[in-house]
Amino acid sequence: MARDRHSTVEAAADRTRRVPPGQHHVNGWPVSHYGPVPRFRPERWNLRVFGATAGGVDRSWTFEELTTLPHTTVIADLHCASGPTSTDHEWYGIPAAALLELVPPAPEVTHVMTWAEYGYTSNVRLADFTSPQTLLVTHHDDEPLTAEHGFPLRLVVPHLYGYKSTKWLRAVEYLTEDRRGFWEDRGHHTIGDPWQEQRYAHQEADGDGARPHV
Ligand SMILES: Nc1nc2c(c(=O)[nH]1)N[C@H]1C(S)=C(S)[C@@H](COP(=O)(O)O)O[C@H]1N2
Ligand SMILES: [Mo]
Repeated sequence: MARDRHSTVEAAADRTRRVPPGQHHVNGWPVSHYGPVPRFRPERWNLRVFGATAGGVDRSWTFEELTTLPHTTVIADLHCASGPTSTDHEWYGIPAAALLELVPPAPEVTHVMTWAEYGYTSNVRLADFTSPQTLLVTHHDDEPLTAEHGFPLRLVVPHLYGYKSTKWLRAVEYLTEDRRGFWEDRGHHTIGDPWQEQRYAHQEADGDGARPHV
């Protein structure tokens, strides 16, 4: 009994360490997005890389072709900027860095815009995109993604707020300067590091998103 109680306390303490400032832990995996859930049509679907590629050459893959690329597993938490943090997701997919090797960016590339069905976009710095934790995810806890969580393919950038983890991913655009995506253009932080609580665009003026002095 005492031992069980101890491990419960330990688990709670561990969660507190893992939940970024201003976030709260939630059980399960809430669904969060703007707009309707798209239907997957394999015959029309592709993933495209375009923008400032080295040599100006675009590339695209069918879903079938993507299955031949290297895959890996990452266990990580998901921090929605509206507050909920869900924990211990087992993501399986293609390292974003592997995509970058297949389509090298021009030397001036600094950022990446990810594009979803229906035009949702989100920008990340190139280094955040190539981080070993950043995946183009096809499976969660050994099951294909469900439609509402991004089937057939979503980005997961576990070290940034959830709005960077574009569901229903269709394209990656290489940028030579930062450009704001959907939420970034609606008042959210262009970097979005939850450990620095970079939630809002107005924090950016204080130098790399430090908390404003109130
Ligand atoms: N295409 C698309 N992707 C999206 C969003 C969206 O509105 N459209 N919302 C983002 C936000 S704000 C969060 S917190 C996560 C939530 O992912 P989940 O629904 O799998 O928990 O998806 C992100 N990806
Ligand atoms: Mo979110």
